[in-house]
Amino acid sequence: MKNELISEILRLKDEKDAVILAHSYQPPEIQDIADHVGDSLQLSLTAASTESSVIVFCGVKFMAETAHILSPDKTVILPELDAGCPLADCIEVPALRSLQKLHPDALTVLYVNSPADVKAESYACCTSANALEVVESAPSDEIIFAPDRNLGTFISRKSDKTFHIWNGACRSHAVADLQDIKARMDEWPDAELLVHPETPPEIWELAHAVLGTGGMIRHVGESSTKRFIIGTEEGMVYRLSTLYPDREFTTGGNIYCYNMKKITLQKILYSLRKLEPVIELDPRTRKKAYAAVARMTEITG
Ligand code: CIZ
Repeated sequence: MKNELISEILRLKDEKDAVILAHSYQPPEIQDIADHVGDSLQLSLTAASTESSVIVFCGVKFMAETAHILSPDKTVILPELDAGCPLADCIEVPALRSLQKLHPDALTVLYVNSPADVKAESYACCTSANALEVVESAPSDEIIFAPDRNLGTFISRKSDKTFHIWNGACRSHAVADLQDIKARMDEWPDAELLVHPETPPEIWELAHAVLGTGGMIRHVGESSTKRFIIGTEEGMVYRLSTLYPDREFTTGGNIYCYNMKKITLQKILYSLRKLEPVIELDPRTRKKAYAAVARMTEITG
């Protein structure tokens, strides 16, 4: 049954000139059928460079929006419209504008995990991998960083600039279970602990490295260690296991994103049949949001 479902998805993908992109937090069966697996920015850049006219984005809504911002001429489909991101949803335009009024000299650096209309109000976007570079290159010594307070705090500790940090957090990473991480470290004392900067500071203190998902992939490739405890969404353990079958990985902190798991093979099949639900933005918002995303890609290459 599952094999038939996959064959039909792959057949329709060719028929509809589609490409399937999956975030590294997606379940294994979705990562397995994807043409590309990666982080939100990598996937959006892939979406922009692909020849395919239809992008099936297996991730959460802000990611599909970013793909649409970069590729307005392509049809971007999110197989489950309800796959949102509570971190992205914790910031809205009026509240950001109020903060900007309080700090008129500050430039707003916005984590890509944010809604398109808020991106449109910011100086530049950033990812966890390039946040420091974007902050340092912004032509102001004062930064409004939003919406993730843990990432903002992590970057502010590496920068001499003055930070005004939005008090938002990823519901999955912010409640990472410290006791679970300690238990894994006891079980695998030889392992390296890699954690995401969306986790709280007390978790970074235990870690060998604090990295975004792309950084984790690079770090493992460069390390001679055989075992790793992964302090980010559990889908990343599968991603790393497929990339490095000679290493061992385990989850740390019980970090699980239920929104990521709303995408299923059945929903992808439906989306390919109907070519919906399509992600579209009002063209003015898209253009302004594009400027913030483009500034990040100019800065970080
Ligand atoms: O931007 C992304 O893809 C997320 C959510 C995490 C990361 O560190 O790559």
